[in-house]
Amino acid sequence: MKKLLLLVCLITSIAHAEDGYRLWLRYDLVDNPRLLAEYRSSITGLQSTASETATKELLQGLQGLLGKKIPLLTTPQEGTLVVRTSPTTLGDEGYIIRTETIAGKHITQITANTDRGVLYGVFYFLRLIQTQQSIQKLAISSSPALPYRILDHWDNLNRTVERGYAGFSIWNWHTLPGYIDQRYIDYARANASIGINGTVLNNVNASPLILTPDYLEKAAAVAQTLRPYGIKVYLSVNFSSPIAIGGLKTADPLDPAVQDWWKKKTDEVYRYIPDFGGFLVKANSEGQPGPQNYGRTHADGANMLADALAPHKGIVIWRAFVYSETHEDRAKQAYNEFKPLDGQFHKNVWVQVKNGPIDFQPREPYHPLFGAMPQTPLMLEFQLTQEYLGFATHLAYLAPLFKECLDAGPPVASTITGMAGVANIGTDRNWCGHPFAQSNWYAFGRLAWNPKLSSAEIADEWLRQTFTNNPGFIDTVKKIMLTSREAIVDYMTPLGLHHIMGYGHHYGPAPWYDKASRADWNPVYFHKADSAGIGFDRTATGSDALSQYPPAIRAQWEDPKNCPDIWLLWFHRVPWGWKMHTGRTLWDELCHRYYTGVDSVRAMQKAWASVKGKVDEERAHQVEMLLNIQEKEAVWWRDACLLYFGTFSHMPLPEKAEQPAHTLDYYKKLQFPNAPGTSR
Ligand code: GCW
Repeated sequence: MKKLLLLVCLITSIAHAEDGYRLWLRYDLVDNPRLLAEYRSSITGLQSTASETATKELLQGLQGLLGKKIPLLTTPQEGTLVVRTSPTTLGDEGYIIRTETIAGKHITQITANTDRGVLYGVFYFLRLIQTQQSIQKLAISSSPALPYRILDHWDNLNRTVERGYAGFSIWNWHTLPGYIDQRYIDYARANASIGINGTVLNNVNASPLILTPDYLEKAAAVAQTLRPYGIKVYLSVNFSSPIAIGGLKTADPLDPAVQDWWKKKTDEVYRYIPDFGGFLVKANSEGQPGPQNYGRTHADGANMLADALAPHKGIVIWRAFVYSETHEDRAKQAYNEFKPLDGQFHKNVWVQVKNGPIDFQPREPYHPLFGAMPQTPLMLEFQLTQEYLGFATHLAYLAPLFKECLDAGPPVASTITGMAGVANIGTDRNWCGHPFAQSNWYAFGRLAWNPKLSSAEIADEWLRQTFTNNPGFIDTVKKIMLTSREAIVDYMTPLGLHHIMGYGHHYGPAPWYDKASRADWNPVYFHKADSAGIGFDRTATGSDALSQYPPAIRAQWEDPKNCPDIWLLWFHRVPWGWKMHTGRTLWDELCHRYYTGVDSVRAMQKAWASVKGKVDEERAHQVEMLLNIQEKEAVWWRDACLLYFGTFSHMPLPEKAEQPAHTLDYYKKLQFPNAPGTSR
């Protein structure tokens, strides 16, 4: 009997283990007795004419948080929560949450024009309780700043994920359409809770098979699952599809047979998915086919697809991440190709631009296309998966990176109508690999809804929902999150350095690498270190990439004496003895930054250890182990980079500092044939 009891206890504790699956939607009983009493008296029943999805989510959430069943009512009484669609001025997605007195009864109303709006309001309301705020006098109205808030999955049809570090693709194409994994529904709930309203199911390096009837039927089943949560499905398409699966000899966008093929194919897609969002296209980039194969422009290619989609109100999202093997600075190429096309795209074409002009580095200046294409709607693309930020092993809270871009220049946030996030989601039990990587999915959604939110606010609400409302925990761990991205910049690529990671897999440091077939895939192309100095001259005396920015920005960055230290080596080539704003020489500053980066990780480890006991054991231990790996890898980055750059500066490492454990040769010889994330 005793044994049986023990077993039952064990099984229940396993079932309740904090394995991260529930994300920020944990809905556990409110652990503050005063607030719990307030919530219980403010919500005595529910009157809902909202969608089944919204009502179910609300009932489930409230039952968990308040620890009691919420009765469904037909007429409001004291303390009733009233949820319904009703006309507002807040568009398709906005909502209002208000405390009201009707016929002497205090009620709370959640209203919106549409079911989608109501669902967003419901999640907001639940969040107020999850984060333990008062709900007694509410007067909230909210609507999204950006109409397009989309996740881009780089998921292949064989379930590998390009640059994915959290297991395999969540889309099980083999068992679709017959089998709907509970994970698809929980994915939809999580996205809806943060306002994400679109998802691109497959990799931009797209297999043409996605447009065959078999796969369209599978995609339709996913679309049907996501639809009640207000999420539209989009697909990445391969520009050569008419050849690959259509039997045509060409994919020339000006060829009438090609145009006709796309028109018919698009009509077919809409027969499967009536509210299909549109096509995402990577063309003439990194070996993908595109209109330039036929001497046509990006506009010719995008417009052809746009015309096929227009009758169905779908859009084309055409990526500006293009660069080819020329002598032109890679940072300049997207602007050079796309800026002249402004005004030539049809109305339903969006151009999708990465946050920076190279490729999702730990720090890049904002992309100069933002603000430079006033006649074209732009989508800003961030990478949530940490291709260049330590994979899913390093704790990197990326809201500060997102904010840095959104607030930069024109500001960037004012030049866009959508945001795309390259998803960091996989089959790992906790979805994203690192328990903290979920915060980047969360922050992306929250910022796409409201780019004005601060990184600290988002970290605060995410922590409360995902871990605990314990104030000691929140204070300490929020600091860890807010310093984490800068720590990575410091131990990987300080002072404007970029693209000095391992070749191909992008794991670890390899600033010495110079064997790639193309110059602009080699780290040495980007840092240009020699005994005279280091850095990429992007001023008028060099590649002049700076000329792509507006005059006011150029003025701040073009003189190395005024250029902020964080951009120095991005825009300038300077000698090792260059005097920095801190008073140190460039070499000393470089050392200082690399050492600071490692120190920051050690401070993160200490801080995390100090909250032990305030957080569940499972995740406490997971994060501890991951921080240990991160510390080792930070040391590896620091030592490998400084030993290598030291061969040019001929200057010593700081005397009293920790010295590298290995020789440069040792670091150069490290090989990682099975590093994760490479899918080809
Ligand atoms: O960051 C680079 C990645 C490629 C990716 C490409 C892109 C999908 O290394 O793996 O391909 O960008 O954004 O298209």
